[in-house]
Amino acid sequence: MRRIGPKGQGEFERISWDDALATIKQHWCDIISRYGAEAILPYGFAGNLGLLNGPGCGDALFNKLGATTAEKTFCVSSSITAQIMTIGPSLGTDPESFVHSKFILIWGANPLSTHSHLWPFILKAQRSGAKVVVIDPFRTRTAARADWHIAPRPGTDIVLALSMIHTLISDDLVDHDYVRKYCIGFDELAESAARYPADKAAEITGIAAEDIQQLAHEYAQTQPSVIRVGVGLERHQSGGQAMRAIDCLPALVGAWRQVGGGLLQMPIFVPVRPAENSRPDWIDPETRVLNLVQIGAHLTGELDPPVKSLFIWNANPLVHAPDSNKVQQGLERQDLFTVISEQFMTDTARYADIVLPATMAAEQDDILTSWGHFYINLNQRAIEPPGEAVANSELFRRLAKIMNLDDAHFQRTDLQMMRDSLDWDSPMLAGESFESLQERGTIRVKVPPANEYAPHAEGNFLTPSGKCEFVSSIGAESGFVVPSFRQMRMDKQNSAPINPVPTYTANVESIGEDNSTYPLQFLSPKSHGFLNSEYANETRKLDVQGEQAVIINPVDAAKRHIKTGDEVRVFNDRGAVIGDALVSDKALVGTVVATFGYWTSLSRGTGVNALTGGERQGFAATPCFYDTAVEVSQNRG
Ligand SMILES: Nc1nc2c(c(=O)[nH]1)N[C@H]1C(S)=C(S)[C@@H](COP(=O)(O)OP(=O)(O)OC[C@H]3O[C@@H](n4cnc5c(=O)[nH]c(N)nc54)[C@H](O)[C@@H]3O)O[C@H]1N2
Ligand SMILES: Nc1nc2c(c(=O)[nH]1)N[C@H]1C(S)=C(S)[C@@H](COP(=O)(O)OP(=O)(O)OC[C@H]3O[C@@H](n4cnc5c(=O)[nH]c(N)nc54)[C@H](O)[C@@H]3O)O[C@H]1N2
Ligand SMILES: [Mo]
Repeated sequence: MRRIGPKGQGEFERISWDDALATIKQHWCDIISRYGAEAILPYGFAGNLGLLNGPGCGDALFNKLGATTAEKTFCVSSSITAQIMTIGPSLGTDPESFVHSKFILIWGANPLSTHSHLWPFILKAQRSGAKVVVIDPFRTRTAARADWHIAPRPGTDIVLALSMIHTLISDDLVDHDYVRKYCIGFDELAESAARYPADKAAEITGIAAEDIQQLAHEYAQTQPSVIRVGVGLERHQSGGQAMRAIDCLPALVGAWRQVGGGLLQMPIFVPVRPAENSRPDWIDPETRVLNLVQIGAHLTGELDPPVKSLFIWNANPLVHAPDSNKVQQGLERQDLFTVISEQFMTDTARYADIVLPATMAAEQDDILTSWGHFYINLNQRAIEPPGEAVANSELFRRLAKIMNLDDAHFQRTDLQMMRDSLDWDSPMLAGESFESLQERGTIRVKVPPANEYAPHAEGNFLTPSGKCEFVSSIGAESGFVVPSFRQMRMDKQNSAPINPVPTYTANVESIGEDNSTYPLQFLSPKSHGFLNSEYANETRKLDVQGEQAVIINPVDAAKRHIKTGDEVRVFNDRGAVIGDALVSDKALVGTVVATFGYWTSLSRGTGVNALTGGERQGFAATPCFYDTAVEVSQNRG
């Protein structure tokens, strides 16, 4: 479709694929000749996580053209970086081994809503007597079902973790044999932890000193103990360092020794070959890198060359990127040529000049790896694509053709691309082949079965030292970003140096010196009913999820004369969000919670990211979505 009305109005006319491709070609050739190819910015993200059609699937095309390289750190960038620095690229504890755990610590995650395939194993363990503890400032559905819910002030988890470590050391709960054999940096970690005796940590975290000590004791003494760590904590200044400290815990207490002990983050380290499809080897080292978290600033600021064309696939940046008012201003620019491949007329698509129709999962072939399990799955199309929709793989073949890129890479069929996407020589795929995947549809990676798998019972950490690194030997000087979502570049990036020992940095905006204007800390986690911004346009899903709620503690609500059901306005200097107040102690005093995903075009104003800032990025260039200060008032129009 071609836009015929003003940007954002959603007025389009249907055109043919040939016409659309010719229009794109003409604009891109003009832009390249006037400004150079770096004036084109590819924006692909996680709407599709397939090896063929996922976040990096268009990168080869843009690398060949010499377009700006996009750094994509919206999700798990700091948590994966922290894991690689501490225990290496490990699968971690098998989700199916959770049934053998006696103590399950769910930290900054809401698996009942967001990792539903893990939940049955947690429930089974709980029914057999395991204690389930949740650490989350918000009482989520998961927290409500826990045996113990601990609600720290957001962004202070590292202090809680370091204080636990201090208790483990001072109360002689450390597995010294394990630490001696398989870890490095104990003395430095102990020194960092000693800064937070329980009473000091209590002041910072808001958790009673006795609770911190009890947590450390139970965690150490109830073996096997396992931690499931989510992305909730990475949205703060100290997020990555909190992950580092948490990643140290299982080694300190020897939890890795047993099946069902250890830590599960995201078992993403299966043998995929992302470079086969995204071709980082085609990037000229001089090419500019822009981080997509700051898309609003990139589109509205003074860049040389300016971004003159934005190509978007698998993403709805107007909803998911921070500082959405700025993103909108950028998308409104008359001189910006925006193309999007979409299934729906999303908030972002309404601003595009050209909208290309994309297929859905049942209409395309792909290989899906893990978002929290040990299986590799074949996604076989169930029906032929309706109308003129094409899979991303075909979309980029067509674009390569019109841009006269004749490299054999762009001629590969989906079948060839699928064969190329996995490292069939890896021991994790021993005895398997693309044919066996086709035959069975699913392959469990070749590690021992869940009732035997204890990946680090005898160390075997894939870090530079081969040990669990309490003091990290990588990333200290330059800072580095691990290829989250098969992002390509590791050599040239915007990340700051990382302290090799886990250390606390307070949030800047939400608990900084002066927060009298905006005294509340704003959290915008995932919703139960939507998948990021997907399904937020589905009546059925909206019925389940309900209108945008703003959850506020009774203490904070009383000060503002707010009652449940009142229409309220959450605001700061960046923008405002309208929602229905839910006065509840589910939200901690001093915090406001509104879930993420609602579309602006379908709600009473803007989505939650109107409030969040793109300028603050933490460890590994992760967006600090939750380091956001706000005020709430009745909405009086
Ligand atoms: N239903 C549903 N499922 C999803 C998604 C979805 O949108 N909806 N999205 C998918 C995606 S892309 C991802 S990345 C995963 C993420 O899944 P999770 O890792 O579970 O992430 P969130 O639900 O964003 O955040 C988890 C919790 O962290 C809490 N939190 C916030 N700040 C802090 C803090 O400072 N400390 C602690 N301890 N907790 C904090 C939040 O209150 C929230 O309850 O879910 C995936 N699954
Ligand atoms: N405030 C706040 N912001 C957040 C988060 C948060 O918790 N709070 N979470 C962050 C995280 S963890 C993530 S992962 C991101 C989510 O960011 P994304 O994963 O990019 O998710 P969406 O923004 O929902 O956009 C996905 C879009 O892709 C489209 N799509 C799906 N499949 C295909 C396909 O095969 N082809 C094409 N062309 N399009 C397709 C869908 O229709 C949808 O519009 O948001 C981040 N932003
Ligand atoms: Mo994510």
